[in-house]
Amino acid sequence: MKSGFVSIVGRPNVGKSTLLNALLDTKLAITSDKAGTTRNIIEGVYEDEKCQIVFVDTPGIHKPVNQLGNILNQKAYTSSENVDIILFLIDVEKGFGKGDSFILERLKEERLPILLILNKVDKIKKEELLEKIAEYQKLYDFCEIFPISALKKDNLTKLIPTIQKYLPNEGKIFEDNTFTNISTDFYIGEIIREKVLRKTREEVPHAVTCVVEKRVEKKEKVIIHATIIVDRDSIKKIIVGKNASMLKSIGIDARLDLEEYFQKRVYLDLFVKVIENWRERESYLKELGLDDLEN
Ligand SMILES: Nc1nc2c(ncn2[C@@H]2O[C@H](COP(=O)(O)OP(=O)(O)OP(=O)(O)O)[C@@H](O)[C@H]2O)c(=O)[nH]1
Ligand SMILES: [Mg+2]
Repeated sequence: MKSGFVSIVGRPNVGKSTLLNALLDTKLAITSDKAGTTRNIIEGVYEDEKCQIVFVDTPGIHKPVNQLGNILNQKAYTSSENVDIILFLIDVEKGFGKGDSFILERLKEERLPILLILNKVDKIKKEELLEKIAEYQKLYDFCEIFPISALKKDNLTKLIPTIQKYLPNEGKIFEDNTFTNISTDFYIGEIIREKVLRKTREEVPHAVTCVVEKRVEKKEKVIIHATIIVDRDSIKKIIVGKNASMLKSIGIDARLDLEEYFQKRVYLDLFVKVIENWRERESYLKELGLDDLEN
């Protein structure tokens, strides 16, 4: 059996987390149409009779405007240092832009096999795709240029055997049933954050953090108390909405996903808390035994 680590890297919003979920056939990482959705390194293990692959989803690499941006970029680069293959994703409809060139220059330094993945092929015409492939072949000696649609699961069955050709190890990395590096509480927080991102507009910053304060699992139900932490009262107002309508709607959508995950009834109590000061927020999280940007 072949095995190895494969990182999924690229600009924000190109579909990295959608690809991770599609390859693993489960919802592990949250996705949204807002750039900067993923903030942590999320690993998921794929396995079939022939291979075991640890896929590593990373935050989108972008021109940072604040410290959070710097941290996210750094995480994405670091998690591409200790892998065997890099899947470099671009949004084929948008084309290979300046940001992509910038990332490519940095990835080249790793001297690892780079597969250029052209995602969102469902958005362009076939002739256009062929032209683009010819154009991108000139950019770098990619070991493959591979068109897919992560959303429509187009061409994904061929992607695994393609990756497999470049896997270095013989034997499994994990002998036990390890599937991911993320904890249940982290996952719950992410599902809530996804609903916040999906339901609110751009004015709600990505610095929204969702944490589980308490989780009680019973035989036929799960009781969860979670807090959405924001840095301004105006953002709290948006998230709560008129007569708490937005918060309710976030709660309903999150609960449905969580019921699917736990396969039992979920009681979800959501609170919104304003913590303006970044340090105060960090110590609040630490008290809960959490570090927002740890992994
Ligand atoms: N049409 C189309 N949309 C896609 C495809 N793959 C992803 N998307 C959409 O693109 C948006 C971004 O997807 P994500 O998977 O969150 O992107 P990401 O690269 O993980 O983004 P960050 O975490 O912000 O770096 C979502 O709205 C997806 O539904 C695709 O193949 N076709
Ligand atoms: Mg993502």
